[in-house]
Amino acid sequence: MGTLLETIHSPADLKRMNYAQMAELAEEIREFLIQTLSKTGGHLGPNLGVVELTMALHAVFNTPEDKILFDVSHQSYIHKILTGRLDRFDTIRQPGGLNGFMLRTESEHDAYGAGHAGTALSAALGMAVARDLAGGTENIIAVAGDGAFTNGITFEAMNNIAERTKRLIVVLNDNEWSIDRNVGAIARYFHRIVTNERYKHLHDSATRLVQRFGGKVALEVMRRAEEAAKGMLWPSLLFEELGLQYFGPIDGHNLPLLVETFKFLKDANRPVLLHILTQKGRGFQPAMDKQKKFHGCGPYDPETGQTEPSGKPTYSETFANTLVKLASKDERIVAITAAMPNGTGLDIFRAQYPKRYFDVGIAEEHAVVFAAGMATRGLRPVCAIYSTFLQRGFDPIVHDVCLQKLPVLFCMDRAGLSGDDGPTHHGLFDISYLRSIPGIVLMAPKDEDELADMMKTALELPGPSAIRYPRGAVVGVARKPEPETIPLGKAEVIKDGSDVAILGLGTMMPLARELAIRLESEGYSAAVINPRFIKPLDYKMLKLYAGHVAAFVTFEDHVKMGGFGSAVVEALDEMGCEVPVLRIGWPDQFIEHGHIDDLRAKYGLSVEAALAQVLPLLAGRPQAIPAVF
Ligand SMILES: Cc1ncc(C[n+]2csc(CCOP(=O)(O)OP(=O)(O)O)c2C)c(N)n1
Repeated sequence: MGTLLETIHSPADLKRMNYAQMAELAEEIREFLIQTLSKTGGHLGPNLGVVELTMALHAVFNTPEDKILFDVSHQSYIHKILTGRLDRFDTIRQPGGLNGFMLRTESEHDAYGAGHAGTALSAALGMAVARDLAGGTENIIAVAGDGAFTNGITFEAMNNIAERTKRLIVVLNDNEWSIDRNVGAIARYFHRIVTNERYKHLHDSATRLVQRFGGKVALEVMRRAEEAAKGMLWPSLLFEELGLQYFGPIDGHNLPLLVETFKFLKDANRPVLLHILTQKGRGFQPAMDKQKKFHGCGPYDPETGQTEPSGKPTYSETFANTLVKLASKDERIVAITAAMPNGTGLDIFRAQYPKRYFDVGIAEEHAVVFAAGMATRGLRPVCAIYSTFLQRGFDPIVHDVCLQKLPVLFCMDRAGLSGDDGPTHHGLFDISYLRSIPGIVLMAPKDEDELADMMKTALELPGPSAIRYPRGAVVGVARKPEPETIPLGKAEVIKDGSDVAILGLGTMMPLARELAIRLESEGYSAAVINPRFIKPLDYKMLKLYAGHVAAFVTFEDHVKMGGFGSAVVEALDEMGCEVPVLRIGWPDQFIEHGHIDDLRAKYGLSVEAALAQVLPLLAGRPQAIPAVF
């Protein structure tokens, strides 16, 4: 750790520094981030891009009284370092350590928690209005990336800001990247602002004045330049028309300039938007060369940026390769991502079928309605959206897709516990929010071969469907040369048994198998069932087993409430079967970040926990009566 960095215990320590010291501190922070994250992994690129911005914010504003909100908040590491969390920073994203995003429970300096994009402006406006109602004077600053400006909520907020408050600072942190290259008309618009020569000339002069004089004089000059420019400079008009006074673009790595700019923006009596230009990964060549990889990464070599090869293929890759295969036989298949071509694997599809690939930006709600529109015209849209982000699409799934019985397939990557990212990213609610919608078919594969079969099955259905599959490596089973259709609503009996029926949904199948082995070693006969379908559920199979088992056990990587086990309970109840169901899943609370195995053990998603509950139900039961099929 660098010598200046060691002296930082709170923002007050930063405020004491002169510009030369701050410049040195910025370098120390970069080195510290590169070294620390090389061990823990994390959002290296975005944070290296906002070192000067975050320092300038803390040099000018006073948190916790003033409120700084970061959109997504994956770029809040420097904020954490400057607000008293330096000594624990090496625990970031580690079990029991600092969270990788802002958490209101982690520090009084974390004004607002986030992990999903597009919320900073709305939340900041809410705070500004609360301040205005209370007659307060604190400053509210929302920092949002250019990616966040592809999001509807950001624009919904901008539509409201000017008529609701006179004091709000929005910082548009423009690095031209979302996780992949930023897309769409807004990204092009930002690019035109940045590259407009006349505009640049005017701003360069204004900027020099700000740097020389600072404060109110500069504000006035800058304002006049803006006013004079308005007639001929179309680029800033969008924000101006929305009632936000536009400043910029300025160099987001020029610390004195940022500090002086914030000093005068503080006194603005209109909501303002400051457009800054930054470079993702700045100061670490591998991150500047590979923007996507270092947006969020695992451990790496701090010299070369090299990472360990990941070994087994992932579910995302299986999904994408299968889609390429299916698309080669069906021209109607198109693929949609909401700014996650890399994470979902769809960059593989993009390479094969660029015209049938659509990145809509960070706009899940739009992605779903867009897919619905395509489906009305005979296409077979596949929306690849992480389980947690599809929460944004709930209403259009109900209102646009399912109500109209449109054949859209939702492929929900990262379903289940996400691990290091924590509660904002765990995909633990999708069964509950989808299962209740009439007409949807909902599936979960036990391995990658079954994922391919489910995709084929789904794309042959006349209506909506969804498949949930986990983050990370596949099981590694033998693959059939071609995917096959699975009979709708039919579970797979992996192994028959007569005392207990264990239903292991998707990735939980290994636990189901292990529980069966343990029960058998105690002298009981256990059936192992791969449900495959959460909806429609295999009622016939349930009824059959309800006739002779003493209990069902359900395993799911999902909250118990409204989940797969609940579906089984409801089905048995409807059929008048009074067999107890032991549901193993996540409890009714938000789960912290951590290693998946540790968290499963802690919250009882384990064979031991299941055994402890099921054995008492079996006690006294005559041993091993073979089931009749
Ligand atoms: C609703 C939602 N969809 C997708 C994501 C995944 N995601 C995390 S950061 C990010 C890109 C953000 O880009 P930008 O706002 O420009 O910030 P930068 O990382 O470039 O600083 C995306 C798509 C998310 N966090 N939330």
